[in-house]
Amino acid sequence: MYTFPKNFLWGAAASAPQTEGAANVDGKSPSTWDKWFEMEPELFFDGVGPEHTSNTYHQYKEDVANMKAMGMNSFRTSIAWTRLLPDGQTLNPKALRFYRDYFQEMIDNGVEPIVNLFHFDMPWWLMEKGGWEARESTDHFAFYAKTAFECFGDIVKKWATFNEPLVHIECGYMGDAHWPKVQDFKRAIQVAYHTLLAHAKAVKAYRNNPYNDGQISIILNLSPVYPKSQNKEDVEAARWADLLYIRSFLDCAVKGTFPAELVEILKEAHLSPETDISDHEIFRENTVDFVGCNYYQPLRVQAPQSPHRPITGPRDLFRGYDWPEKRINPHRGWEIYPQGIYDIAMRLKESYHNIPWFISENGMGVSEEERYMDAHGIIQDTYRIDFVSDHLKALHQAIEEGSPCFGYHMWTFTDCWSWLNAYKNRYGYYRLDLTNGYARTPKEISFWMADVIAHNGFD
Ligand code: BGP
Repeated sequence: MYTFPKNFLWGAAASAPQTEGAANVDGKSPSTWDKWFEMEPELFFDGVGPEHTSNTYHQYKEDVANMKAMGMNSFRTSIAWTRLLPDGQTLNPKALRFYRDYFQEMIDNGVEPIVNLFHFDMPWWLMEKGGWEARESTDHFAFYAKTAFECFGDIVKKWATFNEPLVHIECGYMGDAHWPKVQDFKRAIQVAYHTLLAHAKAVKAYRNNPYNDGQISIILNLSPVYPKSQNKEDVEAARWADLLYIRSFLDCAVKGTFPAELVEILKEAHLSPETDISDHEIFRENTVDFVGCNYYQPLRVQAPQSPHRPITGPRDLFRGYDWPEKRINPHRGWEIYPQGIYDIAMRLKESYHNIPWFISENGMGVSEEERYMDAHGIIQDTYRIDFVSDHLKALHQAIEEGSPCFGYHMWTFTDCWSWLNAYKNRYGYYRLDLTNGYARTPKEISFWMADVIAHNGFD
């Protein structure tokens, strides 16, 4: 029997831009996703954009009732900055009403809301000023955070500042899966720095707000890094990947510092971000109370083709490695490696002074899931049950060995919109029917998980 700690948080995760819909109504201003879809709809799978997504703005009561039916005791979503403060300054009363009702509905049904502030959804008005490249964005974010704490801090006691900051940095400034799809490592470093500064300023705003009796966190995608071999060069490559993708964020959020070697190598290459002398103190004094860890897959790396100093980008430090023995989810192309959850759990225990943490996302995206629908209209997602139970077993082992993990949230509750992939890959406990009034139908995993929750574990 795999029994989990008392009061373990069982739930699911989602985000405002991927679920709410109602993107252009009730005073909300456009985000980069709304604008990007307007400009290049053909880039989005099946031409489905963010205007309606899963219609949660209108159907949240149904979702909360379904959460309650499963016995879930927690759920993470985010606030849309563009809904709460459409111009960055003026509070939108309809947004205030909506989020208060939504969070209260959860609470009334025994579901604790965990509320995140930024899930890749930069307001368009701020993107026009340079987005996270502009230092002023950090103060705009701190103001938004302060507003959110004052509006909802009496009922919301667990907060997160950012979801997976690495993703908007990497996909927007070293790739083309997020706006503004530029490829410039120096700009990416500046965006990363401002994002983390905005995070620290938001933590500071939390400490200073009248409802500061809860806890605040950051949600990071912590993909443990494994070298191709134990050769010195491969191990060194893994160390750099870890410094860049994990320690830069974790050290900053949990310890209030940046790894010295990373600072040094960026300096050597004239890639250091612009900073202010007072920033150090802001980072040092505003660390988090807990960490959310999103874990989908590990990162495997090997020595770079031609190591180069000074560096021009990550490719001079490491390159990806395709492990021939890997198990894979062919729909999303991601490796399935449950052991990774154990490794990251032990790392948080050993290297981050036992900070409380939880799995804030883990899950399996599958395309054309209707193939697995039985005669009663239930998706028989045994592949997802296997995925989740394998990860829970690895997590359980880490908890037994003392890792202070207090919850497990699957991505996601009701199938939601996945950015450029729109509704291609489905992740939910509940299926969403886009052709039938956004009808929600439980999948087999929702019954399996309801049983796990009822027993606080499984055999
Ligand atoms: C995480 C994000 C989520 C979600 C999930 C699944 O990185 O926090 O927003 O989308 O991944 O990934 P995808 O939607 O790309 O399949």
